[in-house]
Amino acid sequence: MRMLHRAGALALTLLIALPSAAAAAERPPAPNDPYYSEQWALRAEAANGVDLLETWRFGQGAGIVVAVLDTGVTDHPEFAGRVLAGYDFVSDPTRAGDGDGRDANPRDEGDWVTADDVASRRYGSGCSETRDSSWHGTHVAGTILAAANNGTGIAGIAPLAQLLPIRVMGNCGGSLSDLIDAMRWAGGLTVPEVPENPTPAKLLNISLVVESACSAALQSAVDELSARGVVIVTAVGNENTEASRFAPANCIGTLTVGASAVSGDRAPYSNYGTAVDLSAPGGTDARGGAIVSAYDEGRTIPTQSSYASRAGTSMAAPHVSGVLAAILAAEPDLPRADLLTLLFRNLAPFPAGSNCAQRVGLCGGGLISGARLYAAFSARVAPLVAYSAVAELAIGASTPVSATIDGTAATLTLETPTICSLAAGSVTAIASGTCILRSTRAGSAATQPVNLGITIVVPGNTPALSLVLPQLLKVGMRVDPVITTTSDAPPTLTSRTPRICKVGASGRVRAIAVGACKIRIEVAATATYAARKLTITVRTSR
Ligand SMILES: [Ca+2]
Ligand SMILES: [Ca+2]
Ligand SMILES: [Ca+2]
Repeated sequence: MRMLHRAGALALTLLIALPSAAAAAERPPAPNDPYYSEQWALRAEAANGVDLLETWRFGQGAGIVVAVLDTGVTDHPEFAGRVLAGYDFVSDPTRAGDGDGRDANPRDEGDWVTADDVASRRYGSGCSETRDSSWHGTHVAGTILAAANNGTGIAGIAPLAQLLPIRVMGNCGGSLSDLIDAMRWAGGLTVPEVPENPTPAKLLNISLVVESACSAALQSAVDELSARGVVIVTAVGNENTEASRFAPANCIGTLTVGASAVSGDRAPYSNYGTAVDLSAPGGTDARGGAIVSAYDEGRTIPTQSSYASRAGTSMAAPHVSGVLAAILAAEPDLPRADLLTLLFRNLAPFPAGSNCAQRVGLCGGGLISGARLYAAFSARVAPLVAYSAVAELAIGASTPVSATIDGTAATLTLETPTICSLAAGSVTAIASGTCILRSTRAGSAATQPVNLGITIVVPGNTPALSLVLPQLLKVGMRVDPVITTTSDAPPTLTSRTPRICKVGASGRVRAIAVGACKIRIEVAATATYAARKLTITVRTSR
């Protein structure tokens, strides 16, 4: 809504209520993935359901990088085309299973443990039980961003997000120092002897814990990443004890997720206490009560992609990561603090009567709910934006320009330095075209973002232009017209009456029949001058 005024008109002050950034997206239909029917944790009607379809009103995570720090990932069709170049931080070649220490290939090599491994203690004395490979990283990543509506398997929560796979666990776990380096690298901080991460993530999912205080080095990594706007989503662990005993959940600034059972109660294994920020579905091993996600059929090394149900706080954390990826896709510049405020203000209450509802501080502040988050996000206030500018400005002229957002002066930046300049609140036209000034402000938990573009048309100077021919042309006669113009564009002549007179290649005018000869002269627009044309009429005679 901008009124056009001629150059020199009064400056306009316009008040604009900007349209909502997320103008009430539709609730999409249910996806066609066959296991969606088993993904109870994503349903609106579940006691603790994320509500996938309301979450998708934010979008599906396009453009958002989610780092999954885990056992690595297998080659799974649910991730096809969206796997970025991650890294393998497992420094212990014995645990790594790929024959070396750190490397650029974060493939999950399998983390199975044989009776021989246990007997030989090759993975350490803490590795006391045989097991098949867990495909843990693949399962976690599937919940966050498995492809949706591809007629296959499950639907991920942010199915267009990009996966940055980072391997930190091999056979029987990993080391804290590897995890710290991996976290730093994932968020774009430098790590010695590791190439720079070309695609840093704003979201880190860490579905693992170590029983330890939050070390100074780990807290420092969390602090540095937080300062960069990175959100670290971490599981609180499955030991049915105080979550504060486990890192990185006990670090200040991680977003810590406990597991909720189908009933909305705390899952019996989930760690608990004031170190838990919120809960999300982690399920239980009871029939139908676990979380189905991507997997591999291999009992040792990866063989064939598949799906499996697992329960744990490892499964709860990726539900939160997926929802945050969807929100960030809708508004990538939403500051970290505002994203977290939005989240904490809009958790769903635990179901009445559940053990989480009965004991405040047991399971965090509530349950993640895409529906509540979207309702709050779309109800944010549009800031009142006002600006004062002319609509049109002649070359060489200057005019004051200003903008306010909610009554506070806004900073304007110049987008078109070849057309105009901006200094001390005054814009000066340099060349014809459209001068664009911009003011942006990130959204917050309470307000929508602002993206104000002020356009000022610079029409270019009107060039002097004249064409002189004799009043009377004799048929057969050729004359040189006298042309004057101040335009820096070459003038062109054309005959509007080609049966009466013509313009030759040399620019001479020749009368060929008796009548009224109309000759047009025109100059095109240049950086300095506007286009202009005029037509003169001369009579021809024998
Ligand atoms: Ca390796
Ligand atoms: Ca590797
Ligand atoms: Ca799928």
